[in-house]
Amino acid sequence: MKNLVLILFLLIGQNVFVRAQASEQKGFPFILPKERPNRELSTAMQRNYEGYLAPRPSQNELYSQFKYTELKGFDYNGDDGTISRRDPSKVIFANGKYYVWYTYRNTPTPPQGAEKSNDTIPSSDWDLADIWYASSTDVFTWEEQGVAVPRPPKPNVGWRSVTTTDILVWKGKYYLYYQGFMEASGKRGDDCPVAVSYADSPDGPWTPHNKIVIPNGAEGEWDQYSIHDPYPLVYKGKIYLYYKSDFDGDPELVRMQGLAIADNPLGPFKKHPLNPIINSGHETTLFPFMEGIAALVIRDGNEHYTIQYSEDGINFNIAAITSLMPNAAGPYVSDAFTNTSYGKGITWGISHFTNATTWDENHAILTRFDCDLNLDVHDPEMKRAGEYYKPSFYYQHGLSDKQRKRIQQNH
Ligand code: AAL
Repeated sequence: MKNLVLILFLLIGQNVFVRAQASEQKGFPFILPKERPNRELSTAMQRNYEGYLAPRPSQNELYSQFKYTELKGFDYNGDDGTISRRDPSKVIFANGKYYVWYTYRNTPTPPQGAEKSNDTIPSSDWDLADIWYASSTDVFTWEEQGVAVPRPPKPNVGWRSVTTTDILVWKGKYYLYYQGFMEASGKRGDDCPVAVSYADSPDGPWTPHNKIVIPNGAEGEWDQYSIHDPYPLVYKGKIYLYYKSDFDGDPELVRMQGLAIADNPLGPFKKHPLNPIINSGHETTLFPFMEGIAALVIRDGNEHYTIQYSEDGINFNIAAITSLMPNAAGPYVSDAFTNTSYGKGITWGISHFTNATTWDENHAILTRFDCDLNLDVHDPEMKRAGEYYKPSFYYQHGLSDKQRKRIQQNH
């Protein structure tokens, strides 16, 4: 009891002392200290020193703006919605050129929804799709090479659609992981597991493993219906494959990211017991960075449109907040598969814009993005925090008719 009173007394004393110290300290220095100053700090200032790689964005290696450039070499049939290219893989460099793989849909009509879909009419933009690829030497103009992984015959995994692929290079071989649909997406949801094909060269031929390699979770688990956006990296000598799942649905789906780890590209993949390991995001984009893994977290969840970092590939924290982030980005990651112990980061890649024209002609297009999230590159323009948008850009994001009515009725 006596001890308890003593401890309480000391704690109160310490608190009073700290507050007294804080009230006596001089105003915060005019020159922003590069390191955490030895003084009492507000929560926000503590976070500014402890949560970010530098106290200002221009020096934060994980902060960047994103710039976009139209790609040359892809035909979209006059943007009538019958041809779509989306969900690009990471870009790799092999045989003196850059390669990218993506979901390719070429159907007689644009997507018509699950009810109207049939053997040739797609339900969604990624229904009835195959995996195609393109290569480039100048990184702005691409030459489409055609199909890499076609839909396999029924009842193999992916017979309805193979989509949203990503590449792994492991011990001299190439592995494409992708979503294998066995029914039109939208019939029950966007339900599918992950399958894989492998090849000795990025130009193929690709051999389908014809087995599910990342199975959906057990009934009642967060990833019971879908494993989306498989994204493999080599980290700590193993294959770290990140993925998204859609869950809950009350009333909206929740989207979070999980991790499955394997010693062998064909599995078995062991899902991490802490999954989901990123609480937000849509198509996952990750890359080795310093000792850990960095992630571009876009679109969904409390932490959408942030760049995150984890020292161990598992426990992620917000490392930067930015805007206009690339959707479904497939960056060129020079050390994605080298088992690096100090990742360098990324400066460019390919991402997509969905609903490129109107919902009646719904299709996606590939685009190039550039950024400075690389330890060896210092591009001050990319590190600017303020971006200027014209009024037309803001007015494109105007009120819906429903909102306008609600607002006007309340007056
Ligand atoms: C994308 C990705 C997956 C989904 C669908 C096609 O944005 O998350 O690939 O299944 O949408």
